[in-house]
Formats: sequence, structure tokens, C-alpha cells
Amino acid sequence: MKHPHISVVIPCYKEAEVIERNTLSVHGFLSSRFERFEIVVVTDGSPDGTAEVIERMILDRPELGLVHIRFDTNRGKGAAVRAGILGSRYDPVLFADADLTIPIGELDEFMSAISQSDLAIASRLAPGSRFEEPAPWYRVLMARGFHLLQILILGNFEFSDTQCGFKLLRRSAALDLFRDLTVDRFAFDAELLFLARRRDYRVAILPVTVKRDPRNTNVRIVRDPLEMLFSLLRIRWNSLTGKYDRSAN
Ligand SMILES: Nc1nc2c(ncn2[C@@H]2O[C@H](COP(=O)(O)OP(=O)(O)O)[C@@H](O)[C@H]2O)c(=O)[nH]1
Ligand SMILES: [Mg+2]
Repeated sequence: MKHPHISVVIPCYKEAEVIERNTLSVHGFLSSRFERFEIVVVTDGSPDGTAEVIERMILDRPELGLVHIRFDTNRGKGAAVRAGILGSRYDPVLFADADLTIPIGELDEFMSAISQSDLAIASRLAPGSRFEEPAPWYRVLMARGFHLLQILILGNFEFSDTQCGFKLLRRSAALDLFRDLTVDRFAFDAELLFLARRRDYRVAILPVTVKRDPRNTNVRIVRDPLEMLFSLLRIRWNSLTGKYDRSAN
């Protein structure tokens, strides 16, 4: 039996080469598992024509029902995912990286997990995760370093891999959390999980298969870690100054 519905948000920056193929494969998978679904692609001024590829797909293949949220200038992955989630329709909501380094087939396990939790997040460090090819040593170092900073600054002992781009959320939790997120770039996942824990959401951590990523990353190895450190400090500051307290509604 098929699941009733889902929204899938895909942030895209410099993905012109892979986005058509990958969107089609996500579409094929969702068609086999869900009665209704939408794929929300969010672009923000990629210099390689990513947005134009999506626009052409929408014209050539209207039956795919792609939704394109398009910004003209770069805002960052966090801002893109936030816009996609807040602009989506269905419950639950998945956000997934455009390069499909976590294959969309993993969603089956996540759908089972979400029946018992509010968020189901992929962790490359969870027992049972498999790498098709080992990650480069400097990325492993960056990931470990980022977790250490999160322990020190946010007291996050629980989530060792906050950054994996494959997270499924119940719609109510997604709206409640994303409405209050402030980080526009890569550290938004750390803010999401910090807030999820603070608000006592149930988070399932799932192992995944990690595919080889054949192309270059958007992560810059000096600038982004620095920027992410400042984001963590800002999250701590926001928390101390009551910015994450729920507004009365
Ligand atoms: N819209 C948008 N998407 C982004 C941005 N930066 C990264 N992404 C997307 O976020 C996902 C992860 O980025 P990627 O470069 O693959 O990072 P990595 O997998 O950690 O090396 C991919 O789908 C990217 O296209 C951005 O500034 N804007
Ligand atoms: Mg990637």
C-alpha cells in the first residue's frame, strides 16, 4: 500500500549537471511509494544555469509537477531549505541533497521511523552506515571538529553527524522549528537539532548508505568552517537572549 503524501525539498547550488537526472530518479521513486507528492527545488543564483535547467524541465515535463522556488542571489543552503519547507504542502517533509549521495531509496526506512518520532535524521556515523568510498580525510576532520565545537558551544553530545543532508520531519515539527531558524548557511542543521532537542521533539537517528560523490562540493574548506563557528556562537547567543522562546500563539 502506498503512503498518502510527502513533500521533498531539494536545495540546489551549482547542480546543473546532475539536477535533471536526479530529480527524475526522485520522481520515479516517489511515484512508486506515495499517492501524492511534490518536489520543491530551491535555487538561488547558481552561476552554472541550475535554475534554467529546472525552468526548462517545468516547461517540457509539466506532468512532473515540480515546484521551483527561485532567488536571484545566493542565500545559502539553510535559507534555501527553510524557504522550501515553509513553502511546501504535504506531511511529512523530507529535505535531501541534490547530488543524492544519500540515495532516495533510504526513504523507506525513514518513513517507518517517523511513525514513532517527529524527526528522522541520517547519520553517517551511526552503526550500520556504509560508505561506497571513504570520505576525504579533511572532510572527516572537519566533521569531527564541527561536532566538538557543538559539544563545547551548544552542549550537543547527542548528534554526532548533524550535517548529513537527508532529514525527514513531521510537518508540524518542521513548521514549528524552521519558522524560528536564523542560520542561512551550512550550520542550519546544527540549529535545527539544537532547537529540536530544546523543544523535546523525538529524533530518530538512522544509518545510511553514502554514495560516492563524483563532483566538487560547495563547501569551502577555510571559509565555511569559520562561518559555521560564528553561526554556532550566534545560536548560543540567540538561546541566551530568548530568541528561541516560543512566541505566544
Ligand atoms: N540553494 C542552495 N543550495 C545549496 C547551497 N550550498 C549547497 N547547496 C546544496 O546543498 C546540498 C549539499 O551541498 P554540497 O555542496 O553537496 O555539500 P557536501 O555534500 O557537504 O559536500 C546540495 O544539494 C547543494 O546543491 C546554497 O548556497 N544554496
Ligand atoms: Mg554533497
